[in-house]
Amino acid sequence: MTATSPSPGPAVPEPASPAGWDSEAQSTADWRRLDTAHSLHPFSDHKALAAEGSRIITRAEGVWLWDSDGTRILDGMAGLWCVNVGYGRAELVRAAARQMTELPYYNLFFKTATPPAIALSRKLVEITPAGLNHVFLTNSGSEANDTIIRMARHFWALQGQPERRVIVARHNGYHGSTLAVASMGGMTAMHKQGGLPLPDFAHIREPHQFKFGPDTAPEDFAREAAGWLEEAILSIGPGRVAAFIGEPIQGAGGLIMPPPGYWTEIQRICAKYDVLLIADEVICGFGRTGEWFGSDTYQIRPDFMTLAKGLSSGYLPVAAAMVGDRVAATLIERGGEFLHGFTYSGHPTACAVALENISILEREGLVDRVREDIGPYLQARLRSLRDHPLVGEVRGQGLIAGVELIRDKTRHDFFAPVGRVGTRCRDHCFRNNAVVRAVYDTMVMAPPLVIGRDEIDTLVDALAHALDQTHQDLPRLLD
Ligand code: PXG
Repeated sequence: MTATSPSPGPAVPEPASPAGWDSEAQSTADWRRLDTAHSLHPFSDHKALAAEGSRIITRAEGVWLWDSDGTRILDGMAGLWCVNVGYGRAELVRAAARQMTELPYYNLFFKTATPPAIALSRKLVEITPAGLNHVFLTNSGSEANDTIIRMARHFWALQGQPERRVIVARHNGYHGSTLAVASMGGMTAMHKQGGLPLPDFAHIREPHQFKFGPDTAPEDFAREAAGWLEEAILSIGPGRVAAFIGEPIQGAGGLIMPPPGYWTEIQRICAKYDVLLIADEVICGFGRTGEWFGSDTYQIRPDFMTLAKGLSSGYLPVAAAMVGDRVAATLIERGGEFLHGFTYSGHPTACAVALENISILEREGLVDRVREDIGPYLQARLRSLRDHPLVGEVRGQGLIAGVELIRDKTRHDFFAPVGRVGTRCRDHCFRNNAVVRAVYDTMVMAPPLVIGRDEIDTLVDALAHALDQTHQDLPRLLD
């Protein structure tokens, strides 16, 4: 760093390998051997992974990843839906280095605070919808949702309604992996492991029109799907329901878009039964849908909002539970000590990086770019795949999109077993050097917000090629 550098800060050393970690592994085969020997991966079948070997990602820039063999791969998933400002941002490295030099760690417990945590909380209040004026910082979306569950139940207890404990969520909603939030999520396969769900969580059907109402007018389907919440509230008993949680667009459950009017109706039903509304914005937040938050896109006015991922573009772990005025006032005035928190809640370095990340989104107008330019371009390019024999539906908003594969378009016949065809297509994409995600038989994309038109062309071409390859494989896949 020279004296004339526009952003003064401590010099950032060249990324030399820290002692020890490249001495043992010299090749992809070495990395794979060590990985298989010791590492247990999230959401992975370890036996299958050991047989195949992981792809070792070694560096990244913009929307591109490189693996240990030097192959360049287009990251159509922004990591795990999180690297919104793209890879290789020196500003974020500088922000982290500056903060680590000044104050690498301190916490928010026992009547202390730090400038980055204070500044980030203020910034989040400024950019989220009106009425969310308090923030509880955590390290992950799971922890933020866990925090919200405890706060919502505590709130109702303070209101003299301790029996309001049930949180209603949706099938195939994903809210994280701790015992509580995996119970809250609607992934039945997750529930089967470890004796879940815990009590006081209920699930309604997701508003997946292509699957459950292809012949219904969207507005009618929206009313019907929101009505499933009212039915659940009435069957549980309105006096027992604490909150409803939903992602504005369901991400990990298969890119399920709310039909028009769905959220307005959900909001009305929550108000009618005085049920708190939680918008899980972990995927939709920070520009993904072309607005700052999915709640802006769908005019949701939640009592809580969950933020993570794009909050720091994944550069460091940081997340937040935004708390609405009604709940915050009660907790603050009458709640006493809230017995909850994590060592790293409000970690100053993570907060400094998150602040700089938000500032990049603002400075470069990335959210507007998604709404006005690059989002519509991705959606239009993907719609060109609609005539492919495997493609049942193309859906999305901004830079989040899903292409659902179907066995027979005219008979509206889905693949069985579910997921085999999608996984094959995902594997073909990967071999074509593009990362997309397969959720059941829906191909999902959520690239960094900085992606260019030519890079979108590359992504869509890779998917189109993978669709052809998958189509050729069908006889072998379905036997
Ligand atoms: N809410 C939503 C809506 C999420 O998508 C979480 C909460 C949990 O956040 P943490 O930070 O605890 O992971 C998520 C996370 C996938 C995938 O493969 C999706 C997530 C995480 C990992 C993989 O689609 N979403």
